[in-house]
Amino acid sequence: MGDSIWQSMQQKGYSRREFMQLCSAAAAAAGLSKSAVGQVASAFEKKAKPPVVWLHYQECTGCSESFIRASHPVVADALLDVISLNYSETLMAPSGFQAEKSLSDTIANNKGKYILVVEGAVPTKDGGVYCMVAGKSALQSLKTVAKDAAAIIAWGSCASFGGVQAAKPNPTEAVAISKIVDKPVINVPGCPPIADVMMSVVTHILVLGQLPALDSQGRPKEFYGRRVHDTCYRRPNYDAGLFVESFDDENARKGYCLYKLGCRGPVTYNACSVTRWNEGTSNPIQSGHPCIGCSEDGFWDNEPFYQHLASFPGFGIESTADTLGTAVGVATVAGVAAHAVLTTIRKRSVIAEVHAEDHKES
Ligand code: FSX
Ligand code: SF4
Ligand code: F3S
Repeated sequence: MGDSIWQSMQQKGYSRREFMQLCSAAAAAAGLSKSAVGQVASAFEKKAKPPVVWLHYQECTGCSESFIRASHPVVADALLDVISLNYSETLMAPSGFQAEKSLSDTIANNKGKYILVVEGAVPTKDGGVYCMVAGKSALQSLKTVAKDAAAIIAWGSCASFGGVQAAKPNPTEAVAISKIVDKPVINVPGCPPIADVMMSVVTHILVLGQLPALDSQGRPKEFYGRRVHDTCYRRPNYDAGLFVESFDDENARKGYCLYKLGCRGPVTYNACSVTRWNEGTSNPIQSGHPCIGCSEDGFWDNEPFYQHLASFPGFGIESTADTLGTAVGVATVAGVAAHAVLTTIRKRSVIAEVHAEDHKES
């Protein structure tokens, strides 16, 4: 049994106050109420650092880049310390045989206890030869490491759904890791996923010792339960029929809705509108670019980008926004009004839902 999380933090020079800050952030990230902080602290005083194996397959390493930029100062620093990152091709100091030994030792000494996180898709064509690490194919190593893992997390759209490598014509026959392993996989899609969402998922497992509630695509419901469009700050403009017509036009400067530039927010499930990126600073839409649906299965093939959706499942948008795209006049104004009423009702129920959940947490 290794050092507890608290012991390990003490050795690194963290104060009790910082430890309590971590416990409080961990409780919040795991969706627990403030009254549970004491329980989290007592668990972290006893709980050993969970070993983590972090594998890289076909990807761009943007997921790692995102993860190390999580915004909560204590969680970001301490979490990387409180987990025992036994193997990570990008973040570990050892290389070559030493690194391989670390991987095999972790598996042998922590059967059923380590967390496996995977970045990237797995090529299956020609026996998996298109992604080899230390003489083993991704296909082989994933099966070996997944076998005794306590939890498996797929970081990013590549590991969750295949990502860019699986885009047509998918020359290496790349697949999501859930297609290879026969255990539940927590999919945390996004290209890359949001750092604070990644932190929350790890923290949830750490605190509660169980997987978060997942939707039918294996995504944590807490972060992927709503469309980007549902909480987008440009939504009032959408509801009012105020659209950007082309990049950098007057309407773009006014911050109007990006639907006509091909925004996929109405069909994309992610937390970008709420959690945002870079310490909650912004998201693609806030920087003036339409959402390209980077957290959805097969989004690279969802072209043409920058062309508005012909329709999307929901509430009467089909005729309204499309009509707006091609015509002006009385009929359009009537359409906007009808649509605005519908969407306002829907929006109110979403806002009520958000409030209810916020209330539950506080
Ligand atoms: Fe994929 Fe991760 Fe896109 Fe990159 O490594 S989800 S290509 S941003 O970052 O796997
Ligand atoms: Fe926001 Fe895009 Fe929806 Fe417009 S279409 S409100 S920019 S998510
Ligand atoms: Fe991706 Fe759309 Fe968010 S492109 S980062 S899901 S706004």
